[in-house]
Parts: sequence; C-alpha cells; structure tokens
Amino acid sequence: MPKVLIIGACGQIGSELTFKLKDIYGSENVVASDIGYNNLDVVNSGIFEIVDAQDYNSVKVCVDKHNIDTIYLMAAMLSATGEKYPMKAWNLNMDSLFHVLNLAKDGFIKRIFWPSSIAVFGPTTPKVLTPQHTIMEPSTVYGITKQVGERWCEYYHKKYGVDVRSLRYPGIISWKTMPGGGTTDYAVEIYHQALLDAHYDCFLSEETELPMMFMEDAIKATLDLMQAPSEALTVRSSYNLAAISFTPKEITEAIKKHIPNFDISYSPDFRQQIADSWPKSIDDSKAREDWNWHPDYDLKKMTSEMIEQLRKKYAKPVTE
Ligand code: AKB
Repeated sequence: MPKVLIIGACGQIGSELTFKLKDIYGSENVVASDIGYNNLDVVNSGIFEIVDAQDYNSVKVCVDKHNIDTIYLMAAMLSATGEKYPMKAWNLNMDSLFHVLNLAKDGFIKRIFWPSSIAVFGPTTPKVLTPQHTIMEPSTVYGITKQVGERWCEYYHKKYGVDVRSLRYPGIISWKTMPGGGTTDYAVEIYHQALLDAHYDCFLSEETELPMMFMEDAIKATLDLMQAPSEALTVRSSYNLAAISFTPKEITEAIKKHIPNFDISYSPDFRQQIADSWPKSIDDSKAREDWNWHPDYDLKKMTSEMIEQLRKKYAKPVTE
C-alpha cells in the first residue's frame, strides 16, 4: 500500500485526487497538504498538513513524518496568473518540481506524479491532433515552466532512475472545486453562470477551440498512469492526453439543451492570445497504446453531469 502525499490538495484537481486516493488506499494512507487551509472539505477529510511546496525542508519534514513514498505535486501557478506574475510562476513551478525530484533521487520517495499541460505547445505547433513529439515553442511563462519541467523529469528518470510520471492535462472541467488562474477556466465558469444568471460573458471568442476533459476522466487517467507497470511507460517527459475539444459556441449549444434561455456574450481579453497559441485537439495514441487510456465523457454527457451536480449544489441552503 503506497503512502501518499498530495501537495496542492486544496486546488481544483488536487482536491478531487485527494478524495479518490482516500477511497482507494484508505484515509490513513493519504496525506493532503497545501500552503493554507483553503478548502475545508479537504482539510476536514483526514490527515492534513501545511506544506510550502517551495521550501524543500517543509516538504521533507512531511515526507519523514508520514513515511511518504509517493507524491502528487499539484501545486502550480497556471497560465493566466502566470502572465501577471512571471517570476512567481517560474519560482513556484520549478522549485516545487526540483524538490520532489531531488527527494526521489536521494531515495526518500519512490514515485512522483507531476502534471504538465497543453500549454507546453505554442503558436508554431501543429494545431490539429497535435502529436506526442512535435515542435514545442510555448509563449507563456506557464508553458515554459511545463516544457522545462518535462525535460527535467525525463532527465531525472534517465540519469537517476527516478520514477516520475506525467500527463499533459487539457482544460479540466469539474463542479466541486473552482479552477483558478487558467485560460480554460471559462468552461467551468460558464456552467455556474448558466445556472445562476442564465447569462455568461466569455473572455474567449466564440470560435476558440481548445482541448478539454471532464474531471472524472482526468482522475482516471492520473490513477491509471500511476498504477501502470514501469516497463510499459515509454514516455518519461509527459503523455499527451485527450477527451473532447469544443468552442465557447459549442458548449453554449450543449448547455441550452438543459437551460433553453441561456445566452452568451463575448469580451475576449488577454487570455485570447494564450488560447490562440494552444492546440485545438490532441493525439493521445501513445497513452492509449502504453497504458490503455480512453475517456468516458463527451460534451453531452459531461454537460448533463455538470448541470445535475451544480443544480443540487445551488439548491442547498447556504448554512450547509
Ligand atoms: C490553464 O488554462 O492554464 C490550465 C491548463 C490548460 O493547463 N487549465
């Protein structure tokens, strides 16, 4: 049974990963951690520690205290916030990765999950069915940190035998915890606003097509990759991963099937340029070949689930 530490457990993906890992390995084998008590559902769900991902000693103390052998490093500054604070994004995204890679290199932990992103690709990358191996000239700070991170992951694996595994997440859509600071966040906000106001003002233009994925699929992919036999993995930088691609116009049509009076307006801002530099769709055949990846959710199924869950969430009294 692995002893797991999630760093960044209060965030959008970290929180759901924490709940799922507790289901699988038992609450006593999973330590959630973050820089603050930012998600009370996570904090109150079992063992929780304050860990500063940028401070090697803070991470090491927690690893020693709980005999951790596996780390999911989910703390990161995403694309939109990264453009506002370039050096903070660089420092957080790189320092935290080096700390866990070095813990593994020095034998303190055995396995690492580190998320990369479609942001590793840039304006010169082929946009449709972007291949696993292709031109990568990211134009955002976030994308640069992810691309550099991938190189270091592969280097630590080849040079020191570190068992680090990674996925290039597309935009992740979920109803439990809000995303923060990403360019794909519109695809979560739109569901909330559809239910609250029947209107959404989108910060991307109507034809901006981006790769996306429902949270259930993202968690499944993460756990399948982490449980795959080491010999099966031929990619130690980061695997392309895909499920759905859609535009703001297409997600609006899908939402209108449930909320017919929903309407959308468009006010593209600085995030448009980021989105325009990313692929429209991804070729994830390596992930399918190596560890049998396949997604379960399309736009229609995801939209039904999002609307159903958010309806329940908003129907609950505020005191709950
Ligand atoms: C972002 O929009 O920055 C992230 C990502 C695609 O990695 N959701």
